Amino acid sequence: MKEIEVETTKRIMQRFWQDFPLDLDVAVIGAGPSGMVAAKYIAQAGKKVGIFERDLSIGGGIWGGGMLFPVIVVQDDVHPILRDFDIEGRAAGDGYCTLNAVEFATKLGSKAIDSGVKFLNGIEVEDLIIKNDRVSGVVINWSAVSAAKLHVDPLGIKTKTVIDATGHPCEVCKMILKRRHKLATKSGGIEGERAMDVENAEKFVVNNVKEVYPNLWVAGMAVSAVFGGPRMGPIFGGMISSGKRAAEEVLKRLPKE
Ligand code: 48H
Repeated sequence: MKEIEVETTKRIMQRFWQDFPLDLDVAVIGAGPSGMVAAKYIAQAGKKVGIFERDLSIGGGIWGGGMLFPVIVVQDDVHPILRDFDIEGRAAGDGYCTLNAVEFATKLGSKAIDSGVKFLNGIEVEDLIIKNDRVSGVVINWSAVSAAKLHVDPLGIKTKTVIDATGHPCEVCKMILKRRHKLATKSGGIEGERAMDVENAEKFVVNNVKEVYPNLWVAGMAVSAVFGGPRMGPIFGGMISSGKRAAEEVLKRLPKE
């Protein structure tokens, strides 16, 4: 007779290993709005996509809405993206609509999963594999390891492309600088976010989705931080449009099968 205690252990290990990707087309770092949208559209095109998320939960800055009120605002022109994720917006008739933050976070995640995205939560990207001046992989560790300040060596995953969707801290781009490489910005470094200015910020995060180092793209709030754009507060149309744009640009560059 099988002992369920041991069977549970075995099944968890086996299933985790079956699903775990060693070789990806695209590694998205950060399961906030921009990362989940980028990941869904790339996976939908048949590519192998994994999202590494340090937290146990997905959603990044969505949950807090504006000042902990779990509601966010988006522009009416992102409705085609909302429809792709089955998200209901409540229109005000002035070009903006409100979304329930919980619905927004959960449906972005569930539709990404339905499109084939693998979520790797509780895992942190702590460094990059860089060969011949190109990113060729990510270096990962359990987030619990850094939280407990343990000295544990990380593991490496191969990927053709990385998208930095880590939000304000633009952590992946900072890893390029830490390893003494330069970014494709004016200064070669991080330009830093500017003060709140919603209309300009929203355009900025979409227009500046770029490959900032060979095989490394930047999406969402990390775009403002890296290229020096303004912030926008709890208006998320730019985040999801930026994620979609990142998907379109990355798909143009990935080798056709
Ligand atoms: C694994 C990591 C790592 C790492 C970070 O902050 P996010 O929600 O990111 P975006 O850019 O999709 O959305 C930004 C938005 O939430 C926001 O903050 C806005 C619109 N602010 C405007 C304003 O004016 O303030 O999500 C990033 C995710 C988080 O879940 C992090 O835990 C995760 O990335 N993350 N995961 N490895 N090294 N670094």
